[in-house]
Amino acid sequence: MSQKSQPDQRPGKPETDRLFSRHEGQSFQFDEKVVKVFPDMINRSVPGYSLIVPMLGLLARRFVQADSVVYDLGSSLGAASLAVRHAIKTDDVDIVAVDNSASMVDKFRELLQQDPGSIPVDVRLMDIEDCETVDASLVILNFTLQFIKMDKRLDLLQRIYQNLKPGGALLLSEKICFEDQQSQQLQIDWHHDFKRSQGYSDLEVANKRNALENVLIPESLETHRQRLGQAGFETIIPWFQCFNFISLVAIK
Ligand code: GEK
Repeated sequence: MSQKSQPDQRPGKPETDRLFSRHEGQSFQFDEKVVKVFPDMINRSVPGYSLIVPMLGLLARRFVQADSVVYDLGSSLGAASLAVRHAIKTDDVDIVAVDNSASMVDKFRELLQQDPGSIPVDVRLMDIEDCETVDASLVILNFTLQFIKMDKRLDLLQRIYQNLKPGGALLLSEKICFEDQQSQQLQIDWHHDFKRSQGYSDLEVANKRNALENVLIPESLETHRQRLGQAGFETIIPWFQCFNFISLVAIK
């Protein structure tokens, strides 16, 4: 019997990601085609994503302060924003969700119409680098920093730290790499095993990997720790790891 989980084809469910089943050789872009399959794609590609998202809501509860703003930078379809929206009970909080993909922003605004939450969510089509995170008590970068140019990452984290209220936090999730060659190879192999267990073919795994080359640039946990420290964060706590995917809490 096959061990592969079958794609979910029930009506009303997000479309199944088959974008990389043919070789087209283009770089990865967050366009309309990706938006259509995004929930399926990210769940079958990022081990732990379906656990991380609700946990961001749970973690948010201890950091979000009254009369402050939560920023979800690189919000895609708003999974993290909605998790926080439904998890926190704090008064006078606004959520600002930022993404530079028009297709993502349009779809998230549409999804938001059907969401029963009461906390205001302002979805902004803009580059993270142009977003001043004023009055923030919580900032979320859930698998987004890895898409920011390497030489812009420190500046972004410094600005986030400076705008953050004391006691506030940054929730940072990333794909990472490993300095030790054996660990690096095994973690990549395990991640690809995970993707195959989710129904992706060898060709899809290889095509996606090529498409993300020079688009998604992972760094080691040590590099993240050092940069967060340099940006000013006093406390850095890794709370999740599955293969080469991690999530950290960095506290001011
Ligand atoms: C989730 N956080 O589901 N400015 C704004 N947005 C950007 C930029 C930028 N410079 N670069 C990339 N993005 C989400 C998942 S996905 C991660 C985040 C993934 C946006 C990009 O358009 C995309 O929507 C998102 O960051 C990355 O919790 O697909 O691996």
